Amino acid sequence: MARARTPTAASPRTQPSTDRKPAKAKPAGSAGRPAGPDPEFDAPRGNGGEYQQQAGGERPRLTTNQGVVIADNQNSLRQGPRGPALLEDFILREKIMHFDHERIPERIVHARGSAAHGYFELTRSLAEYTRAKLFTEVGERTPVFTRFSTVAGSKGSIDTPRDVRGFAVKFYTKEGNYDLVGNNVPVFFIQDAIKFPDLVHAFKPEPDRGFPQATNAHDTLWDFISLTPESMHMIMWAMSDRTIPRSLRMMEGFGVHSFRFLDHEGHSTFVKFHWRPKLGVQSTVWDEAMKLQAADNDYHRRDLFESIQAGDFPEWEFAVQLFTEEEAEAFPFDHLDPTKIVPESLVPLQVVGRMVLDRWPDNFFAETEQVAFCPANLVPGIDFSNDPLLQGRLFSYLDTQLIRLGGPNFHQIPVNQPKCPFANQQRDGHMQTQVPRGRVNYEPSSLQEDSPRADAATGFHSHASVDDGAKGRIRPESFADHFSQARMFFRSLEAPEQAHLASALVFELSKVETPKVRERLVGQLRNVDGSLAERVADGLGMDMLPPGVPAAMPAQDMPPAPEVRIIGRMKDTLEGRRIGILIDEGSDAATLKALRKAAESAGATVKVVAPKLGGATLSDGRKQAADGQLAGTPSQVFDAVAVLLSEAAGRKLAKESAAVDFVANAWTHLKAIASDDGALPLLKAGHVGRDAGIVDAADARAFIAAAKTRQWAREPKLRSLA
Ligand code: HDE
Repeated sequence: MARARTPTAASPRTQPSTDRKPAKAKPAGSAGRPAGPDPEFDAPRGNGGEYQQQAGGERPRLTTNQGVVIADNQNSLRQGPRGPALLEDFILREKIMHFDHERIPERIVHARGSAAHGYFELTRSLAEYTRAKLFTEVGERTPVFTRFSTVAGSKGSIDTPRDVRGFAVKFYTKEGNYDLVGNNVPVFFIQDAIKFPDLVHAFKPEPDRGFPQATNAHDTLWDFISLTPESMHMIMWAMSDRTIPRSLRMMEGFGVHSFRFLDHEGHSTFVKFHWRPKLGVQSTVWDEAMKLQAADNDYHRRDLFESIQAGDFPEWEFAVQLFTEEEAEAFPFDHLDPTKIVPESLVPLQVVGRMVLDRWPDNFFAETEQVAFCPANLVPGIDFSNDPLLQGRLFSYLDTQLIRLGGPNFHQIPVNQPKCPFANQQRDGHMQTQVPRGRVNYEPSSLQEDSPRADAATGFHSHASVDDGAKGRIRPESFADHFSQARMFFRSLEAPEQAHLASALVFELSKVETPKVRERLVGQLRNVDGSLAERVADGLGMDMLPPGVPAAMPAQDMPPAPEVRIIGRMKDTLEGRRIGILIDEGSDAATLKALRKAAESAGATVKVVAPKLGGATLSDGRKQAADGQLAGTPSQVFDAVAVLLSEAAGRKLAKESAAVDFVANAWTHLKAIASDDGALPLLKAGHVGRDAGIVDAADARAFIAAAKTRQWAREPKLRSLA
């Protein structure tokens, strides 16, 4: 039987400790230390930054949380080499205790997120409408922290489900933190916050079985939706390609609710907020989104990270829609109803600023996980509207953060702290990290001249709105039209987008086991658009169209709203996009060089893929390393692909399923493919057809042109969409 070694001179236990003195460390209580606080000694030294600087670049010593230097981080304290561990081992106990508590409750919704630091820059003053400095000081750069998220899945779930994306921005303004906590679609499922827990219970995994995860495609969600006609407009957006974005950098953001701007006199103007991506709006196709789940669970997070690290900083235009109370009265819908958009034909967008994300967080937990957004975080010059969903949100965020972040002092966590001065008489509580000085912790007071006071001139004022009416649990009549804008959305789409939406509904409902739920939902769709209901019924194989569900108010025809389309809004550029070039032994070196040069000068990132990570020897005898191995780098992670193969390699790869999938998926995901003669057997094996997106690899210019767009004309050849 193997016996444990007793410690020897070489064992970790007796290895010389690394207890070199930090270069600048001062012994506590040293003779020369002045009375009172010593900034260097008293400054908190965290797990890294400050301490490492203190150590003058030398390795810091490993210590316990009490600062005691640890001599051995490999072995716990034992009674003899094979004896029991000892309870007195405070180093072991502290380390395990801390580890046991590493996880905090995840967000009940929007648990999976990715975030970045950056800035907001105002390009046009809104001083006419608001006193908020953020929106009046042109050229001023306000730091921001922006977190994107999926809604339904848990923290460790996938990046590419069909789901709405959160788009939350924290502006660290000179007048306090302002949070614009939006989504990538401009409407919501419900009109009243009291329905939110039901909605979330319905889309989360079913309570008895604990699945399905990160998807809406199951009975409980569609049961709830089919009984909630106000959700139909949101369902149109949710089933459109908007909810399968290509990249977080290529999606729009919306504040959803109407807010108020208030000028210096307190005059109010309603405002809706929009983010528009510099790279244009682009989505994946559904089959691609599903295959991305297998290819890379972190597809969006990695994309955001890599673009920032490469200096291709994601950027959005910031735009507002402004309208008065009187203009709002004339809208054919109630703008306080969060299931409605204000069409741009009624109120055009005005671009007034831009946001650039240029720094990845230093630490995922400290920043992305601990950031706390709250729609109630406003600055003077901005105010809420009476949207009942917004009003409910104002309670929820602070409340949920109390439990998620463990107490009332989460505003002291660095990512949540304002970057302007802040001072008040709130004291104590869990995890208090500040050390207030003096006797005065109340107001009014006269004992301490410098204690903080309210200031009417620069302080926050609410809009003096006059609202009357009988108290009651009332849904206004102006909220009764659930279908006109749903119809407007569907009818504004291009034909391929309509087909995708119908197919998405068929996909989702085909996962619903209960026939009456499927039927009731199709019955609701009849209120939106008869042809859509028929396509979905047909796609589900229903023998007859289910009866319509009576509508409180039948849909009115509205003018089309072209702004809801995605087709045509993808930018004619390769910037921010990725090209994959598949090579193998003997691939033509000159063509590879020419394609890479053309793609890179057009702004794309180029990755070489090969059957082996070591790469392949090219036609000129040079070895070309691969960025990705074929089986682990499928074509769905690229926007367009090129296949450069010798005749021998083409014949070999035509029998290699990963290579066949590489070209077959690029074809069915409507991507451009450049190929040379050697690649033809592989293209044949992948059933790649001929169209404008299939180009000769020797013609780099044609490839770049084709790669800038999706080959929509190809789709009818590939899929019988509902
Ligand atoms: Fe949220 N929402 N929400 N929501 N929401 C949360 O707050 C809530 C709604 C949105 O990256 C939670 O800190 C209610 C609309 C985003 O950290 C919670 C209602 C919009 C994020 C909460 C809504 C949003 C959240 C969960 C209906 C778009 C993630 C964790 C009344 C305008 C922010 C947390 C981040 C997060 C409540 C509806 C956007 C539970 C009660 C509408 C982007 O407080």
